Amino acid sequence: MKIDVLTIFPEFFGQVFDFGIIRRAKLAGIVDVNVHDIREFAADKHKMVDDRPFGGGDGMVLKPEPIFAAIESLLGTSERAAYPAGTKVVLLSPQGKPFDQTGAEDLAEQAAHLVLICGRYEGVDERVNDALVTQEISIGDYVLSGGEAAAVVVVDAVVRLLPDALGSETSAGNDSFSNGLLDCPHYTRPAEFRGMKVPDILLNGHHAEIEKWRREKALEKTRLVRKDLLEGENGEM
Ligand code: 9D3
Repeated sequence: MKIDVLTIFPEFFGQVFDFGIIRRAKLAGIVDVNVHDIREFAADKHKMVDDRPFGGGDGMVLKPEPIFAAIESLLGTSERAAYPAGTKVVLLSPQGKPFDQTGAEDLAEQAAHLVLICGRYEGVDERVNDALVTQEISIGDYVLSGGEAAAVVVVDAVVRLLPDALGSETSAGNDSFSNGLLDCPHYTRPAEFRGMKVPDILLNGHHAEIEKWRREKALEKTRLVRKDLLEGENGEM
């Protein structure tokens, strides 16, 4: 998969893609991630990327021209219908569809080339959405300063789902959410730490008893903090 991130704050991304699974996936040639400064595609001498909103109001709006130029440079066209097969152009914005594991799976399966456009200020000129964007994504109901942190979240969630991105020791199928439940608690040595004991069943239990305990704990935790996940499961099944 090729991933390109369009932002007015390229420095924001620093070394964020240089650790763990994303780093390993890059080294293995599973993914190629590049960050681009939208300002480099501004044609005017002041390299303007934003302007005041038509109709008035606070804040600034990202101008269309540099974003169209960036997309043309990356995809060879700014005609959405002419994008190469497997191209997804995502606008990160508070107005987007809430991102979830299914959304990550869809991108991992369908996107050969993923372009992420990070919004800022009060927003992005709507013609970017109308002409270039194939889907608009929000990462949740809270206010961020821009789409950059959201882009990091999307890259992380998608890259770890790419074939062979995870080591052989683990698999995405074992993740929390893959079974619709939160994960069970985990413990390692020492068996007693500052008076806090590891549940006896994990030390002495048999495999089947341990699995049963883990399922019960996962269910208990999910019921406590994410009742919606259980209702969703029951409603659909
Ligand atoms: C407080 C300003 N809001 C009302 C006028 C609009 C607004 C514009 C731009 C709010 C936040 C942002 C910047 N956020 C994003 O670009 C963003 C985001 C988010 O804020 N929450 C969750 N997901 C995302 S994805 C991109």
